[in-house]
Amino acid sequence: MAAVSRFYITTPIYYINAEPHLGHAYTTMVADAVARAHRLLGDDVFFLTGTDEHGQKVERAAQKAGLSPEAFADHIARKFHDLLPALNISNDDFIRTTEPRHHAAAQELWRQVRDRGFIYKDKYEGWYCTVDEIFVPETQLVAGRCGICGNPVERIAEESYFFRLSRFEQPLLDHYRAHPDFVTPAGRRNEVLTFLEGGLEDLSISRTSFTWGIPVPDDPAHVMYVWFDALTNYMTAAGYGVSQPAAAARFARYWPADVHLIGKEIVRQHAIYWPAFLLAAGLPLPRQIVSHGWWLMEGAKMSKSKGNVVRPHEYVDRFGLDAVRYFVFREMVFGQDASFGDEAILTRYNSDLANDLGNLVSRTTTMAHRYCDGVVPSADRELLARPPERELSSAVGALVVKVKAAVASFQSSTALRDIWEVIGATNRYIVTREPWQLAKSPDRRAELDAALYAAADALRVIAELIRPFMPATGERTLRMLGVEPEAASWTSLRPGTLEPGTTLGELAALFPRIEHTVEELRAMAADTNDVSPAPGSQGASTSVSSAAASAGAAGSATTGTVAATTAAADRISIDDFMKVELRVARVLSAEPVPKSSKLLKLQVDTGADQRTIVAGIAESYEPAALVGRTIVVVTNLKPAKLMGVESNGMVLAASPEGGKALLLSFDVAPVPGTRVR
Ligand code: ME8
Repeated sequence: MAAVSRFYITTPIYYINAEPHLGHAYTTMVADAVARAHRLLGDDVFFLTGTDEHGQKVERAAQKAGLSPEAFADHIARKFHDLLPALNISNDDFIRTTEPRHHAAAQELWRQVRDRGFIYKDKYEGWYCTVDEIFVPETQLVAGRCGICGNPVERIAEESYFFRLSRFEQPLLDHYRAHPDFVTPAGRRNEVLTFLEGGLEDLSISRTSFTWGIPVPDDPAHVMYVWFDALTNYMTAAGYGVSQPAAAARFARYWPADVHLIGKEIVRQHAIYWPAFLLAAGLPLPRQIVSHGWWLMEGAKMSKSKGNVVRPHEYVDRFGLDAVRYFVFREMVFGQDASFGDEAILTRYNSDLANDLGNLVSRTTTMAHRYCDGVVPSADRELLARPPERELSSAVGALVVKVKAAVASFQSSTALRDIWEVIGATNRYIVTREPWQLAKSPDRRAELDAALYAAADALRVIAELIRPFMPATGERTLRMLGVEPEAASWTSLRPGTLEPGTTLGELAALFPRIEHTVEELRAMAADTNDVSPAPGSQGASTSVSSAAASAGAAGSATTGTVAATTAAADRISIDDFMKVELRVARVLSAEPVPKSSKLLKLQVDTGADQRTIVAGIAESYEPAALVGRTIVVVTNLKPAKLMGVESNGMVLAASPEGGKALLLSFDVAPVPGTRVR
């Protein structure tokens, strides 16, 4: 990533004819991740987003809603504005084109372009697409409709000011040649070049048939063409058009913008009209126009006008914000289209977040708490120089370089893929070293410390690298490792820098596994289907008990119902209860115990270790159906031999009188190791 000291990035300003959807949220989240990465690199970042509030489309939508354009604009602009904190967007400014500062700036640009001789008055006659707010040349109609969005076009014939766009064909071609990265990805650049080479016609830049817009200076019968008005927002927010010295200094610092991030359907306006307006005004051009593909629903662009939209809030409620951020960054290869689907998001959630990342965070921090008294251990240099440790550390070092490069070219899916490879490598490293075995032998203390240091150090770099994409998750993980998230932490980020002796923070569960199907989740969201366990399963005749037939451990953790019948004198204190260590565990494998009709031998992951538990649930469950299931176990029982197999704990299950044992489960599965109380 270029070492610039200031970085100015914008999103499109969104039309307010309807409410925000995932497409808008996506662009804003990508800009947010890039802005955050630049801040982590120490840059002085200015990140702008906002709303595009003028034009015929909005005027009509307001009429339809029975509101004045002003009231309508306030209402919908607020929804765009309020979506930002819900998505944890770190924008520095939010611009509305109805603000006085913007009126002043757009009129100033108009005057500057006019005074340099690039605006004249004439009559416009032709086709107009109100959905895209764009004039459509006869040659670009498709079956009489707009060639871009497919909606009907209208014939307009009115007096209009024109911008001498035709004068900028050659200057733009020269600019493109001198700045090969001006428009990316390359495919979009080629489309723009083809369009430019086809010749440019002057552009109508004012309208008289409606009034919801910025008046043309010295001729208020005309309002500015909405794109002339809208594109100027990028300069307004940087301080353009205001004569006070502070604003002028701000403009000098932040203009030109480094990146205008947009969707692929508005490349022409940004890559031809906008630079031409700026050239005409004698102002510097933005450094880069970066465009991404579309989110599709059943093969069609998700859009307000089609009504096939995904509401970001619904998914944030269902999966959590960082899971949604992760999904969109990971799933859309930058520049290409991608399909949004519930099944895909659920799969990524459970495999990438709950399994891979959640597991790594949980086992690394739990083991450091358990075996190292809650501090980062110090590791022997020679032990860290062994091949598995060296390989892990060099993979982590290479990852830092790769992620910085991927972010610089907006390749968030590549960045996340690379990060997840190293998450996998760190999980495999832990399995290779088996710290839970090392912990059993006091003479292997140094090896245990080295293994836990290596894992925690890798996790620390991983947490730093996911911060732009999943800010809350990155910061929570750092805090669990005892590291206070810092503003410009990427400037010195490298493996081997986690301080031994750092006191770990409190453990928190990340991404509990979701055991529900997509249909169940939808039903829960719609609040029509209660999929929680049947209330009767904890009735008076049922107790929640250990299903482990562990010798001398047949006692049951009683339910409230049964406890209510216990004599007051026999009640236990909370301290007694807390002596029983109940934890979430995941079943890794299950098999029948030979010659027993009741017992199954389970291998479970308790977050801190993997162990064998023998459970009396063979009559209720097929072994294969248990693999991957999240259960509750008692982890601090003395081992006991059952039918010749050593059991290290008990599995909790409800045991209805005369019925079959039913394992305890969760609405949403917590990570293994989570304490149950
Ligand atoms: O075009 N997939 O506003 P707009 C991905 N006001 N991104 C999508 C998307 C989808 N299906 N749908 C929308 C305008 N977007 C003008 C911009 S800028 C000076 C004026 C995103 O409300 C994407 O960034 O139609 C796209 O460019 C933008 O929303 C269009 O928003």
